[in-house]
Amino acid sequence: VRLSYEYENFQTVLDCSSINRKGDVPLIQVIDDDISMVVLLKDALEEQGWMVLANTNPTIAINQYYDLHPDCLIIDVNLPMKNGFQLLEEIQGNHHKRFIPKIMMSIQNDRETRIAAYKSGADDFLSKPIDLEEFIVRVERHLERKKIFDQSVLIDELTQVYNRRHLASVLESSLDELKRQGGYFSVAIIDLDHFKQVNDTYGHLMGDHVLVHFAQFLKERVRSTDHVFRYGGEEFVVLFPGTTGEETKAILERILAEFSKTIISKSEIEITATFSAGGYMVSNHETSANTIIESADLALYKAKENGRARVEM
Ligand code: GH3
Ligand code: MG
Ligand code: MG
Ligand code: MG
Repeated sequence: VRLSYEYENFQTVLDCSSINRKGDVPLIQVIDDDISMVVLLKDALEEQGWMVLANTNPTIAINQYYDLHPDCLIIDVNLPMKNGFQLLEEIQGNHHKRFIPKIMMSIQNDRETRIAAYKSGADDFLSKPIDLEEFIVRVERHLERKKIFDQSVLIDELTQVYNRRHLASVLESSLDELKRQGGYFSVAIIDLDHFKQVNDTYGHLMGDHVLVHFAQFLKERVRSTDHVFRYGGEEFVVLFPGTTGEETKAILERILAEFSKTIISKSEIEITATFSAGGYMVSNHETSANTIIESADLALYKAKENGRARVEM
């Protein structure tokens, strides 16, 4: 009864690209020429709160794959026009740098089919008829791995704050937001003072420890809506949304005062450190990401020139 009900609606639902991705709700693309199969899987996946892009046509499917960037692919081996292996190879060839878990499914469960599936880039294989409970658990595991991968690409390994690559995209989206809604934000570059001496005197492990400690210290002292990045070796960038230059200076000076008094210790060694910071307020969406960084860097240079352990805008 349920299937026939779905059948009446499927034409508006299948091969339809008008999907609006919501926040971080995973999008799963199901490609199978068997309509009842697509409807069954779509239903089961949506029941988990996930979004589903359902395709019966492999040509439309591949276009939508590029448009909508699904988080997981589920592909039937036997498809019209091109088979699932060809489809996967085509996707792999073009998008090999992105990690998207791919599950192949087939009515054939022989060794050759399974090997061919893995060889063409599948991460998992399910034989039909599909056990829905197992199917959901496996998709869930793949989505978890995908999420961890996606996050790790943005995170600096040593300090666990965002990395420089992510800074570029956050700056771009902050400028987009200014364009749409106006407003302002501030960016600061923070550079530890005489950090080379820490390494030279106490070794690189102590240096690393100071970096980890400082990154955590900084993160705990800015708002949860602010973004902390490791920009380079001993340089960090903070983006403060909706914050004026004056406010940014006050925040950084408060953090500097506290940090200067903090004793950083590791196996018998105890040291203190300071930083210099340069800030820049952005209220014009036509400013480029490069100009923002250059301006903050210029202010940082001033802070170093003027004696270090200080903040300039
Ligand atoms: P200034 O006050 O002018 O900024 O002096 P500085 O010594 O901090 O600046 P300089 O650029 O001369 O030296 C930065 C040092 O940071 C040199 C480099 O070896 C060290 N460094 C960069 N990345 C890391 C890292 O990941 N771990 C450790 N331990 N040291 C690092
Ligand atoms: Mg088929
Ligand atoms: Mg430096
Ligand atoms: Mg330095």
